[in-house]
Amino acid sequence: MNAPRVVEAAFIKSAQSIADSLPEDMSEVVFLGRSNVGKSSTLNSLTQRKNLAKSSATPGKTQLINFFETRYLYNEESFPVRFVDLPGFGYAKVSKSLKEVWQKNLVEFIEHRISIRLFIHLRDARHPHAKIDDDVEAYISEFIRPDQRYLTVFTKIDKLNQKERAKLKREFPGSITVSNLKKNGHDRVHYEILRTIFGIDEETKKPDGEKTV
Ligand SMILES: Nc1nc2c(ncn2[C@@H]2O[C@H](COP(=O)(O)OP(=O)(O)O)[C@@H](O)[C@H]2O)c(=O)[nH]1
Ligand SMILES: [Mg+2]
Repeated sequence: MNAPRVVEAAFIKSAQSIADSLPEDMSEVVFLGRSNVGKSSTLNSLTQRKNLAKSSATPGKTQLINFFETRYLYNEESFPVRFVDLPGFGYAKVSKSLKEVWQKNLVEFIEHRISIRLFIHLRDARHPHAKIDDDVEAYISEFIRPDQRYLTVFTKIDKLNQKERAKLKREFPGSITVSNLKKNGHDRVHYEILRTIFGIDEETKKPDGEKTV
């Protein structure tokens, strides 16, 4: 059984707010995280593109909401998904409330956009207890809808030794770890995306070819 693959990915547009965003006609996965966490790298790894995420990140556009349309192929079926890249939040603002960290237009987008089905919160595996990330998780939990899911993905897992990795897994049992450097962990993210949006569960084949779900 081949893992899901993104076979098409294209930047569609940047928006300033929910008002000039695309129509809410496609399920969306939102990526959020601190600046430098590896958000662009993760988007590029997931879509198997070298420069998809950065292509829209022209200077001065850093506070924009960027939309990408992707198409998955899994078991010879096609699944369209929209990826939304939100501006990274800074390190310096930990003492401020989240509503100050993110501009009002972003807060409105995150809380009110109907088409969002999955929040992927990227966290740096080397700093798993950063307060700003704890605040973000708590903030999203305040308004997350029953049809939405929240997923923690730790980036830069290659920087941790085996002992540190085991500790992280114990502390964050529902999380996924990825390395954009070593290019691993992304399949689990793909499965979570397809499971959340399309209710598709990972199928594994037994050696004799019999399917188990
Ligand atoms: N070692 C390692 N470095 C990474 C990983 N992901 C991203 N980086 C590096 O972290 C830096 C910031 O990455 P970038 O994707 O631009 O972060 P963004 O600001 O969140 O979009 C770059 O130097 C990347 O090469 C990873 O999984 N492992
Ligand atoms: Mg970036």
